[in-house]
Amino acid sequence: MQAGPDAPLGPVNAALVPRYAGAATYARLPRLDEVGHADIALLGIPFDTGVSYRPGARFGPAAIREASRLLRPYHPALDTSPFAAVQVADAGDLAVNPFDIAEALATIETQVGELIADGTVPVCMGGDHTIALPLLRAMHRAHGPMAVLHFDAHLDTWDSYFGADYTHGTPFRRASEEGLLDLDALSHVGTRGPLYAAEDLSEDARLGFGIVTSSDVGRRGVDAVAASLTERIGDRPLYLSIDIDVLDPAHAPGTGTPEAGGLTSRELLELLRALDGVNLVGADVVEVAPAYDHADITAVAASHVLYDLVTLIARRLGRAR
Ligand SMILES: [Mn+2]
Repeated sequence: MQAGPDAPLGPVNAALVPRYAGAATYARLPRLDEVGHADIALLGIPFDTGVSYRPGARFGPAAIREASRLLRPYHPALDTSPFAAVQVADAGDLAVNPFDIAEALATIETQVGELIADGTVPVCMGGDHTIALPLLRAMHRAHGPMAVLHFDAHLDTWDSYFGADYTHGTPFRRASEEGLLDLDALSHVGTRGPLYAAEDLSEDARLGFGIVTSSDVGRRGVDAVAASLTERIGDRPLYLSIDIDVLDPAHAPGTGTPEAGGLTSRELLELLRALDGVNLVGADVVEVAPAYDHADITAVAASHVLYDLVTLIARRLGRAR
């Protein structure tokens, strides 16, 4: 972890300390309290009280950090060393109330809002998808209505479950209703599988979302899909919310509501790289539930998805300087 007076403090050097040694931070980066300020912070949000099916995403951040030990500092596909370009740090986990969803959402909004106010771009590790709503509230306060690309097997624009309005199946309906979103620049990517009724889709369109299904990605190809998405987004402030169940269960078995017919991890990583140049101001990767994982398949995928998100943001910040 050597750095010059002005150079960012980087990951632990794997030639000096084995990758499997020591307490885990994301990609063996320094903790935020070791560097004082970060341009980009990885933040764990271990909260899964909003799930409708298999619980366990509260253990996602710890699993992702462990799986991220093998990441290396240079991204060849984008010719970028993200941890040398800007200061990236692991901000640890938020202490979120597991028994009170309203309090949990308020905690997340406030604490992520403080990070953003410090000039830090948050990249969050869930946790279930409920956390996207307070994250979007905090993003909206800083940036105004947000363009959103929502990678997911599901729409997550349902209205309520058992009378509960704040769940992992409802964050994007609430966000649209609350005026947090730029209705000209919203898309789900990778959706598939059975719905409750055809009205799910008409309601979703009314809320402002376009849809690129997982079959669309397969048929049209990654580059064509990315081109149409980036054209629609332009230079709007963009939030990327990635439910790991956008991946096929073969690529991400460790998640709460798996659906057959999803993206490969390669397709998702290539889609992200093809978004290079967008004005990405925040992101999350959610719904990693390690109890259902095998051989860390899901956690490894999530750690690489986060690496590409960090790289996209580092490149944007580098261009801005
Ligand atoms: Mn979701």
